Amino acid sequence: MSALGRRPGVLVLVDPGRATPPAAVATAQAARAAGAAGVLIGSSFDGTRETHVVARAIREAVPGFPVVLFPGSAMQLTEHADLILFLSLVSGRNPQYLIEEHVRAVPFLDQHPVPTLSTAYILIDGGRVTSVEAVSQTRPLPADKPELAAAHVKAARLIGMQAVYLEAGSGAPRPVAPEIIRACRAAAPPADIALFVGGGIRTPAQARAARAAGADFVVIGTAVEDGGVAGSELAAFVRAVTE
Ligand code: 1GP
Repeated sequence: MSALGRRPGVLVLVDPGRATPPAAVATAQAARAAGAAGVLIGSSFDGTRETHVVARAIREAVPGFPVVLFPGSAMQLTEHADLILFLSLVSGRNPQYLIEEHVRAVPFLDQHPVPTLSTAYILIDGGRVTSVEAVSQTRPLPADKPELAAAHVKAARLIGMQAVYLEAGSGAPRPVAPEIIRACRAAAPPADIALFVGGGIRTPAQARAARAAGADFVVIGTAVEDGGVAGSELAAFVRAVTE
């Protein structure tokens, strides 16, 4: 976690399948200027090359700003990252995303020992079918069953995972509800588990609500990507989470 020393914080998601390297660099520069904790780079459906190129461009242009990989598969690994979220899709029951991609990642990690953070990736119904759901062929957990989400978090913690990512899906009409975040936070004390929350967060008020409910890191992608968030507003997201 040393790459993400500053907690709580905002992480700005760059989708290498959609952003050109210059656009990704501009986003990373804006994120740093706004006081974000770092950039997340990843896509649920992406080739291999884009992630590498985008991550390298950001590291060259914005040195020292944390680059965190949020890979959709082992094919998306790159050494141009400070941290890899080693995601296991524990809300699903598809072995490929529970363990198989992880085994496939080992030859890469043997060659490039980028730090990893063992992360329980939990999809929560955000109001529509997301790319992650379609690609992983797994169903999200219901949005109104905090106890079920919390049980997944508790199980992940007992397994020894270090972080939890609650995901409503990129562009979700409904972000993860505060009741779900609160229940998951209660199952995973901040000292043990870093809690990421993302998907459908479009306003500083929503970011503040996620933080107030217990998120350590609030992830914003689409709102920035669509050009809807100017630098000053990005700073408002950061203030909402950090103040
Ligand atoms: C998606 O949680 C992230 O994986 C961010 O979602 O694009 O909706 O901000 P948005």
